[in-house]
Amino acid sequence: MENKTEITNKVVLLSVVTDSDDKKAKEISLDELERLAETAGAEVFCRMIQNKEAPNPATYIGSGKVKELKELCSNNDIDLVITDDNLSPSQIKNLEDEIDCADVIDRSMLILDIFAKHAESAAGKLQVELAQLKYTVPRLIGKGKALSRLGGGIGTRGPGESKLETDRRHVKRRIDALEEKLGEIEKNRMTQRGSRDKSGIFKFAIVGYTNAGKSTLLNKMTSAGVLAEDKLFATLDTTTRKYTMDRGEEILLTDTVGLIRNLPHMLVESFKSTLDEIKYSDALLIVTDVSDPEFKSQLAVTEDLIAELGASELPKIYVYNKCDLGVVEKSNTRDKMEVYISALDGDGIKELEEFMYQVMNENKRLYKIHLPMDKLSLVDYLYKNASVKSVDYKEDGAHVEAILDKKTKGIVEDFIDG
Ligand SMILES: Nc1nc2c(ncn2[C@@H]2O[C@H](COP(=O)(O)OP(=O)(O)OP(=O)(O)O)[C@@H](O)[C@H]2O)c(=O)[nH]1
Ligand SMILES: [Mg+2]
Repeated sequence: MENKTEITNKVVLLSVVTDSDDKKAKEISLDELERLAETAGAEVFCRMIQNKEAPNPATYIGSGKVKELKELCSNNDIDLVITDDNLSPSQIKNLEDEIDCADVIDRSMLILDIFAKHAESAAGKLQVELAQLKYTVPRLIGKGKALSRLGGGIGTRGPGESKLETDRRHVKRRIDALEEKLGEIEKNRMTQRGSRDKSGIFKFAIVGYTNAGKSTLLNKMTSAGVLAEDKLFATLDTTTRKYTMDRGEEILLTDTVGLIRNLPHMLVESFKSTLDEIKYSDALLIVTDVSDPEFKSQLAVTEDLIAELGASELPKIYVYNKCDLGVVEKSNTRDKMEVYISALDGDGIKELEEFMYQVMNENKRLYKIHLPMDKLSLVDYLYKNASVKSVDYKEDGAHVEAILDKKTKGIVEDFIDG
């Protein structure tokens, strides 16, 4: 069920910048935190930044700064403080105890809150709940507050009405149950993937930073009707659509959940079954919003996460999006497939398709196929659908060497010798 009462929190964003931190990166991260907070429905009152050798292990910021923050909160009716760094449960508890008049959540709790708000599918909701049980709940337990009693403010929204109890044993049981359910979903997905592979249709996954325009691209190409919004994490579920390309070739396109910097490993783990869609595709369309001044660092974060998901070996097409928003300096690297598009008005999509054909063709390779006597009709099929190099008829059937694309390979899969 949806959370109907929109609660607007008045929030302060809090960040510690250490000597070894890249100052610019911290600032970008804080800008992004502000967008995340707004997406979650908060009104950002101000930012508080402390330059410090290292974050305080007990309270994140130093004691002088804590006093300042406490005053700021009580004088301005601030009810929530959001830290840019991810904190430990005890740091959150201590800081909250000190401030006394406002709740404290960290970046990941905020992201999970948005996920909880946007999750639509059963699997999406289960994944969010699992991540919240593992991440958010331990950070609330110390406060002696039950999530359900916090009244649904930011950081405490759970998927649906399933109450997240703070009883540790209950939490443990619920985690086990969710992992089991997600395991079943995962099995089903594997079966689906298996039959998809047999169908041999080439599958492109659309991946990229949140808000890059992934859903818009899927919609433009396939009229999928996926929600595309100027919000972070508008998409939490994967959507796969069949698409017939200009030259008549059928492919599958999958829209995926957006990526963002500083995602804790645990969160990536909880979303594994969704994110695995990336790994199990045949090639990636990496979408980047080039109108964003930070697009380079967003692309770097995206590529790191792709590597973490074990998908960096897949063929990649770099899709630089939102070119309608201004002049972008086009720089094409020779060893990369790069294309400049506008998913909104469709510019550049033809060029993108050319690259997609290229990737599909490069995926063809020579196979040795042994067709037994009762399958000799497939020789004819291969002559029609593949480039046959040699056929050798023997007592045990036909031995064929042919260059196959993915689809044709799917058809003769059971007879491939190498
Ligand atoms: N001007 C312009 N805006 C675009 C373009 N592509 C997408 N947008 C806008 O950018 C915003 C985000 O687009 P989405 O398609 O929702 O982005 P996404 O990558 O799916 O985002 P998440 O699902 O949140 O990860 C929307 O407001 C789109 O209308 C484009 O080519 N040009
Ligand atoms: Mg989307």
